[in-house]
Amino acid sequence: MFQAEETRKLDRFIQLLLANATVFVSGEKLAEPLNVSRMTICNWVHRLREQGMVIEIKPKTGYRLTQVPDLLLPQLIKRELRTKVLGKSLYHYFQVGSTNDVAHQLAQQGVAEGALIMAEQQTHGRGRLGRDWYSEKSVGIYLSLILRPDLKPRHASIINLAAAVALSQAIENTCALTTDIRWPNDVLVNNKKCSGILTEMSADLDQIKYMVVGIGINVNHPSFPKSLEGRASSLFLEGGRRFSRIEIILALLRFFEDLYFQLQEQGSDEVLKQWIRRSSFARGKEVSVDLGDKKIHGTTMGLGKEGTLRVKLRSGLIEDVMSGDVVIWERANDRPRG
Ligand code: BT5
Repeated sequence: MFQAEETRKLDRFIQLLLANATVFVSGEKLAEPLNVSRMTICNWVHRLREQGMVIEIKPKTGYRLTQVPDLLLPQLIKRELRTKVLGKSLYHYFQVGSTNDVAHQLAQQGVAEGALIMAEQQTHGRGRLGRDWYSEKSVGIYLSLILRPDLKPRHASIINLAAAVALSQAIENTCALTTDIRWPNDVLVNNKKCSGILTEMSADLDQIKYMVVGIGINVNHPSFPKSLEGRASSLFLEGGRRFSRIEIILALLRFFEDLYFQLQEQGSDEVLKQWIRRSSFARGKEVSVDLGDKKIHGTTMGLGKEGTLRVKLRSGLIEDVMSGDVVIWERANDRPRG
């Protein structure tokens, strides 16, 4: 695994290889601008080759990158980025525990809003409530965004919904697949979960210090572990072809930025409206909601102002759910479906 401080230099190293993609460059020439030894360059080359980069080695001559790899390299993303804030600084790792953990560290060090942290693989990808996120190497998108919104902490859940709307827009736009959103922010294709969002924040009573929006997308996964079969899927499995992870990220950043600006300038109405339009769970769905300490059953009645899910119970009472796991209620079997 590459350490955080090494990543920046490595990034510049890859940039040099990309800039000289057709010629052999000597170890010495590569080492000099990066202020590292030729031995370090040699080690990096071997480790990058292990990660799937095709770099030719010619003894006494140097190194040549022969194939632009299918990696989420900042250099490849920067070329096409059309946003003002989101993704303006990019951090790419081959392997991390969790991109959200890296984002927290960077945010605490004062890194500016919009920083995007991406990894090819996570060893401890996290879901909500300490659950795991299955993060297979180089076929999925594992990213976290640092935001510093001018919002009260009680409005944070709207950012969560905005991320889900942007994700749904990005997948529909780049993959031509129809999506659904399960409250609050699972993006489903053909009723299977293809993406999840983990939003975390650091806040005072009255003000958000920063937020980390962590997004996992199953893009080109050919299969899933037994424990997830039937519930999880990938865009590849549902769409029947492989998709460009970079294109999806670029679209996601564009859609999310639009909603994010709109939210801060005009309030939450548009996000709520779009979420409702894109989710079959918004209204009239019979659901069971696991609230942790209890379960409720009822019919969905739209969203509350702060993004809560309104559920009409059999007693006629309306409950505003702030957090929980929603499943479709199948009356015939009188049991929930995942
Ligand atoms: C989520 O949690 O859906 C949030 C997932 C967020 C993952 C991203 S990846 C980048 C960033 N860094 C992180 O460490 N996390 C974020 P939750 O609603 O609690 O769903 C978790 C549950 O989904 C698990 O308990 C499994 O049942 C299922 N699951 C796990 N991995 C999955 C996958 N790859 N695809 C679909 N379902 C999965």
